[in-house]
Amino acid sequence: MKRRDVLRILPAAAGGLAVAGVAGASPARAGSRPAVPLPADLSWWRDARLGMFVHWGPVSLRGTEIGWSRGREVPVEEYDALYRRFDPSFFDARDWARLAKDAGMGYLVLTTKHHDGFCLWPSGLTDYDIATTPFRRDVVRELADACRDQGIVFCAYHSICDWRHPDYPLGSPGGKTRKPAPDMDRYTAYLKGQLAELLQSYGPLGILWFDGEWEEPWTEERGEDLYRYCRSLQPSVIVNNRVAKGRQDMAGTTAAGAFGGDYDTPEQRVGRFQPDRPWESCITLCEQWAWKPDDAMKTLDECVRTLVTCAGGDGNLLLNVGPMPTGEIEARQADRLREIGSWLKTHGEAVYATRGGPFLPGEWGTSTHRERSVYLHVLRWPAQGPLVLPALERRIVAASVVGGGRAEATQSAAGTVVRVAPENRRPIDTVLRLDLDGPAGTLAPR
Ligand code: JFZ
Repeated sequence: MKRRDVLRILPAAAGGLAVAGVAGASPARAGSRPAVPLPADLSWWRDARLGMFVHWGPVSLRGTEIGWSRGREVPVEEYDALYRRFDPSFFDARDWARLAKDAGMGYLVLTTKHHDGFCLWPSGLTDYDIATTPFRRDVVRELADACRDQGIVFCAYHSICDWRHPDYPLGSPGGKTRKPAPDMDRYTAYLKGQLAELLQSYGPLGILWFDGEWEEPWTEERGEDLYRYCRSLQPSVIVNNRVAKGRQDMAGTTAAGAFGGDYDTPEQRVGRFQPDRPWESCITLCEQWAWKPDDAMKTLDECVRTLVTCAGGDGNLLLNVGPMPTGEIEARQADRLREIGSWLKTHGEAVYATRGGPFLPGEWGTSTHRERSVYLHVLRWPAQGPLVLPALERRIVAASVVGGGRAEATQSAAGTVVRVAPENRRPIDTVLRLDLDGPAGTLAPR
C-alpha cells in the first residue's frame, strides 16, 4: 500500500472521529466497578504509527524543563511570573502542522496543561492561561484548526497533577511539598471542567494523553471515573493508561488485571514486543521535553531505528519536540523531522498500517506485516553469511528490497534464509518485503 493510501484511511477531518464514536461493549472485569466502555476504534491511531509530541509553555523563556524546574532551577515565584512575558510572536500553527505532515506523522499531542498548571487555551476556570499573557492568542484553537487542515489528528496532553493550584495537595519541587489547605474534590471538579472545555470547544480530540497520575492524591477510583467522564463527553476519544493507577513504572505497561485505559505508555524507551495490547513509546528528539538551547539531538539513524523498532514491537512512537519561546521549532529539529518524513516516503509501506511480527525483534532488527507481506527491517547484518530467521509456515513467493534492489529468500529446514548483496543494503535500515502465498496476520510470532 502506498503512503497516500494509508493516509486516506486516517480521519481526514476530526468530524470523522465524532461519527465513529459509538461506545463498544465493556470487557468483563473483576470487581463491581461500573463498566468502562472501550473506544469504538483505535485503528486510525495504530495505523498512523508515528505522532508528534509537543511540550511548550512560558518555561521555554528559561530553557529549563517544563514543570520539573519549578522550585528547582527556577524559583517558584519567578517560574510563575514567566507567563507575563510569554509572547511567541513567530508562532504559526500552520508551520507546526505542516512540519508534522512532512515528517510523516498522523497525529499531534500538545501539552494543553503540564504539571506547572499553565493553560495554553483561554480557560474560563483560571486566569493562569494564554489569555493573560501578552500573546493572548488561543494556541490550542490555532493548532487544532491547523492540524485539521493538514489531516493531522489533534490530541491533548493534560496533567492530572498541578503543582501550582492551591486545591491540589502537592507542590513544587516535583510534588515534594504540601499545600496548606488542599481540596481534592474541588480540584477534581476543576480538572473535569477544563477537560469539558477542551473536549467540547476544541474537539473531537483524537487522544487524551493524561500524565502525573502517579502522585498519591490521585486514586484508582478518581481515575476510572475520569475515564468514563471523558468518554461520556466524546465516546470516540482514546485515553492512555496514565488516567488511572494501573501503569507499573517507566516501562509503561499496565499491571496484570489492572485498568489501563486504552493503551500503555513506555517513556524514553522502546516498548517490548506486545501485540495483544496497544502501546506508544514517548521519546524526546533531544534530551529535554521542553526546549533547551543546544540540547543534544538524536541522529536520523537513531530516530528511524527507534520508529521501526516500535512498529516491529506492534507499538507507536510519539516523538517529542519543544518549541522555542519565539513560537518556532528549531530549524535543525525541523530538518531532522523532515528527514524522517523523506525516509518514510520510500519506506512507509513497511511502517504505516502494519502490525508487529511475525519475527520477534532481535540483534538483527525487527519485522512488521500487512496483508500478504512481511517486512524485515534489517538493522544489523551478520558479520558473515546470510541472515537466518525462523521458518514460516507459508511459502514466500517474492522477495525484494523496498526502495529498489534484489533480495533472495530461501526456505529450508534451517529456517528462512535471507540474502542481500552488500551494494543493495542500506546504511540505516535495509527493508525487505517478502510476499507470501496467504495472509501474514495469522502467523504466530516466532
Ligand atoms: C512525565 C512528565 O513528568 C514529563 O515532564 C513528560 O511530560 C513525560 C511525557 O511524562 O514523565 C515523567 C514521569 C515521572 C517521572 C519523571 C518523568 N518521575 O517520577 O521521576
